[in-house]
Amino acid sequence: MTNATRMHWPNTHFLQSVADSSQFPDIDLPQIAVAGHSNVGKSSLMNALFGRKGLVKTSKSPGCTRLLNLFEVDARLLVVDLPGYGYARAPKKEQQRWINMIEGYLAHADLKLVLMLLDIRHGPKDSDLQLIEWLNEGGIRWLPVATKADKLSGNQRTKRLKEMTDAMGGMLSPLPTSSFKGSGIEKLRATIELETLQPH
Ligand SMILES: Nc1nc2c(ncn2[C@@H]2O[C@H](COP(=O)(O)OP(=O)(O)OP(=O)(O)O)[C@@H](O)[C@H]2O)c(=O)[nH]1
Ligand SMILES: [Mg+2]
Repeated sequence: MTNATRMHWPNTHFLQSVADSSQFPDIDLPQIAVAGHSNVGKSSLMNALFGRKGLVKTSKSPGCTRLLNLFEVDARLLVVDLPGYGYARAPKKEQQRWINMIEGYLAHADLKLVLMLLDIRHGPKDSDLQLIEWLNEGGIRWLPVATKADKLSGNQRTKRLKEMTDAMGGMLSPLPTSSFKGSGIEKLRATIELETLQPH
């Protein structure tokens, strides 16, 4: 079995949480980040990718992830779970701290790829489009991922995916995933392997 068809990433472990990029450990591994609105399903998607329920903390209430949480996969890939942005009910000061932390990290990290998560029912919002523009300007590769695909029927899903693609400029079509049902996860894992672990 090649890396690209591996079923799970069984040797994944939590490395550490950091409050900003200055605390980032000096690790020489390809790195990807999981970004998106608060509550979009970032941490759940990581558990699905890792094939390990509960390794990454998730919650029904938005604002669950408050630090940059680093995970190491098979000693060959670093995956960073980011706090969600756009959580309107968090105190303004706290919101600003999260935004500074996310942008500071994205600006300084040597990222191979950012997974840009969008709720299949709602995204992209203005804040998502802003981040996408910012990634484009910085020449950072990103991949749109539609989360919670289990919430829609097949027809609605196709329609929403087309609308989302158009709203993001028509270049990249989001990969539909469901962390609950496991759909799209294998394909996403294979895409990450191709983008990060094999020489271009
Ligand atoms: N139906 C459905 N619900 C999901 C899915 N993925 C996540 N959820 C739910 O969405 C909520 C938020 O999930 P998280 O993974 O904690 O979201 P997050 O983006 O990490 O949230 P923050 O850390 O607060 O930014 C939880 O109630 C999850 O159970 C999915 O694939 N399908
Ligand atoms: Mg989270």
